[in-house]
Amino acid sequence: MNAMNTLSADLLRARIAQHLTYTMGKDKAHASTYDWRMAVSYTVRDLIVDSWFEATRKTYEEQGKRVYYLSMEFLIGRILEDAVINLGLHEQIEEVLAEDGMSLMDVVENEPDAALGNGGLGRLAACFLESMSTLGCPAFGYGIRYEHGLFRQRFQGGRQVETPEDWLNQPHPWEFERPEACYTVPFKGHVDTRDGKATWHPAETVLARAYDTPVVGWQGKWSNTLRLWGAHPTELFDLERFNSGDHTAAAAPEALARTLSRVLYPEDTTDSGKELRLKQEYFLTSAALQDILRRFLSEYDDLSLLPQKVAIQMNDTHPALAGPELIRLLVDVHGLEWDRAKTIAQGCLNYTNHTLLPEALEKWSTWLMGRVLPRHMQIIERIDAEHHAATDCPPDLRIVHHDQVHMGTLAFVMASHVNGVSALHSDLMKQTVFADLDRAYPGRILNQTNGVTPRRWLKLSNPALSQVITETIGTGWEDDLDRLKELTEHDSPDLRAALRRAKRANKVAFGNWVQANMGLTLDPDAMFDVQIKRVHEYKRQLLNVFETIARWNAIRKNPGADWTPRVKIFGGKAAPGYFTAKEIIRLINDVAKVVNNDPLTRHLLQVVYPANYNVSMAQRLIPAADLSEQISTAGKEASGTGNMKFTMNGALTIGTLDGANVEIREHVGAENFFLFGMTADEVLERYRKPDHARSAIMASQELQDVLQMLAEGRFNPEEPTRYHGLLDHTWNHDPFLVASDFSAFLACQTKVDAAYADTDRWDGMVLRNIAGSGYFSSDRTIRGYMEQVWDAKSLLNR
Ligand code: OX2
Repeated sequence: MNAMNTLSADLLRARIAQHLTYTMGKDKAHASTYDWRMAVSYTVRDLIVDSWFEATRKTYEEQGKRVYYLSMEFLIGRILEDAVINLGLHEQIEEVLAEDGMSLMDVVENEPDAALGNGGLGRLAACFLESMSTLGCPAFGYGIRYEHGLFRQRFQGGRQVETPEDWLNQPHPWEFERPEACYTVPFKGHVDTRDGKATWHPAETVLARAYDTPVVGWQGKWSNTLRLWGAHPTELFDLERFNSGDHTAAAAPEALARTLSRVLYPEDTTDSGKELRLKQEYFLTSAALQDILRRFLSEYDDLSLLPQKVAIQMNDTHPALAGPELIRLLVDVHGLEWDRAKTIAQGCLNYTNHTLLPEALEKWSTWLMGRVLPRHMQIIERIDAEHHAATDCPPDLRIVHHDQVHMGTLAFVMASHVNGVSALHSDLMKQTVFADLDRAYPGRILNQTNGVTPRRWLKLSNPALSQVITETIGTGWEDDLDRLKELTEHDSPDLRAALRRAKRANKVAFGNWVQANMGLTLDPDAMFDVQIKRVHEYKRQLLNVFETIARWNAIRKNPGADWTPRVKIFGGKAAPGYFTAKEIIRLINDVAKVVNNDPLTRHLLQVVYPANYNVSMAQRLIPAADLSEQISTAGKEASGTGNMKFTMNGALTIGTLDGANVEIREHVGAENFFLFGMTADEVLERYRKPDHARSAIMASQELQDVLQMLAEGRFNPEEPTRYHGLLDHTWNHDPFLVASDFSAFLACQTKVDAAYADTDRWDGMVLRNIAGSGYFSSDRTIRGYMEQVWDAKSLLNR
């Protein structure tokens, strides 16, 4: 039983009123939604603090192994709603707020999304934190407290325009600033070596200060900490310069320091290659490792015990400096021998790879590394020399070659375990990018298929469906998601109808939101066909928009036929410097403008692209989706996690055999999944054909028609040549095989139409998707990491 359920509305009422008056300094008559949100947030936060202390006390007492998750991104979203759901306080708070004419929904929606991440990698880190708390695994998330998270997206004439995000413009009620948890992070300068001992004389230093946010698990039984580092100057300003009248230069040290935690890099799966980015990565890594060692040494005095008590997860290569940094701290600061230090470091570290796209595998020039981190460059050279000596590897398998430091290789060599994020991706790691390293270090690569937290992605975002589930199989599925399988035993016309009603209610709610925000009226009985994710060529939004145009053509040719009405919904941002992705966004918006204004077809086809897709929009959109588009070129999407959220929420997938789609299809049954397109092997084969694009285009009249319309400027008569670059790209390069998979996609979409028209069949497929989604809970993933990667135990008495 949830302890919080016994909390009376009286107590909550009193505490909220107290915070409104004494923390916010407002009386009820003048309190704004913001004031109420702050008062409710402080009240809920207070309720988490006890379990937080208790978790810390228990970890110390039981000398439990701690997990440290190092990530440059944590895409948290809103915090209040998640805490309220996990504490089971939803109804009580709603009741208390209603007495003053406030709604919990308005209060919740007043909170800005904490958008400290770009996409899947950052959201995965947030789901993992919640699952580690739910499972009672003692853990810290370490990241950067960016003042500006992922940019805001607007559309101007259909084009993406970026503006800065500003979530810290108002007080952030969830964090505790820890001025005492502060570390100096050095940069640049030179290294002196005397009698074999290296001393680094840095030329710059910055302070990393901790800001802690408690992360509460399901039913409030355990809370872990997300510790974000903010950069502060070691020296406030140069008084001498100030007094001599040079006021701007006097403030330089402060400005320089602050830039380190100013902005999140908006790249997704590309290597940015900027000095500031390298500094950010080191800033996070060094602060985290100093903090880990300080905590360890406050409990133990023998550093050899470190691997027994500490597991460090490097989320992608971004924190891969953890290897050399831990060795540096152990050797230079704590006086350990090199060999012992390196063995200890390897015993603690693990590395998750999230992508095989070559442009995303980080590399730094030795020149930059040597200049910014001279001591680390020496350490990396020595790790590399020993790696070379131990494995006799060819030059291109070395950490340092062609004057570049290969961070993937460094992370691999320094880790106990290296994992991929879906079965297919982990296999491809072994066959392709990491094949030689896998041979050199056999057994190091393993798989941990991603998952998502069902608390946020089902219980919180889809109350209508959650209620149907609870009425059918009882409570307790929220932290035991395999129980969703029981739904199949209850399959009946009544259950199918209940699922349908829940979905329809979510579609009506989303339609209302679109009406209010975009002025478009959607038909809730049309199929909601959704593709939401970062815009990237490999994810193939282009394939989807080509299909949309082909569908429009087909309807116009035969408007009286028995069409299944569809609303095509897109959402997602492109990296600001990614020209082609931005062209694709503009094309979708141009197509939407024309299609939505066609009186002949608009009751059968609409295109909707709400701007600024983020976690909160996903929470609103996924429960309303009928069809989930997971159509990446096979072999390119490491896993995907959106695909799992859709399945859990009763959307059917149209997808390729890529990433975790493969496992989703296995779990829901092949007959309940719309599969199309080439396999990863066929993709490789296809790339060998030099004219693959042209020959595929020539084989499809529908595709030729689509491309012809773009050539004529059918969607952009004001500038008919706008998409000629994109067309040239498609005809002559087509790097992600849009043309080659087009016909299969079109044919599969026809099957989707037929299935949707057969309501009972569709509902049965929906049921089997929900019932088969239990495997994709991040609780299962975290258990896998605890057992196979971290060797960590739960400290929760279950
Ligand atoms: C993403 C992958 O593209 C996605 O397939 C995966 O689901 C997600 O990480 C979580 O594992 N590099 N890979 C990713 O983001 C970056 C950056």
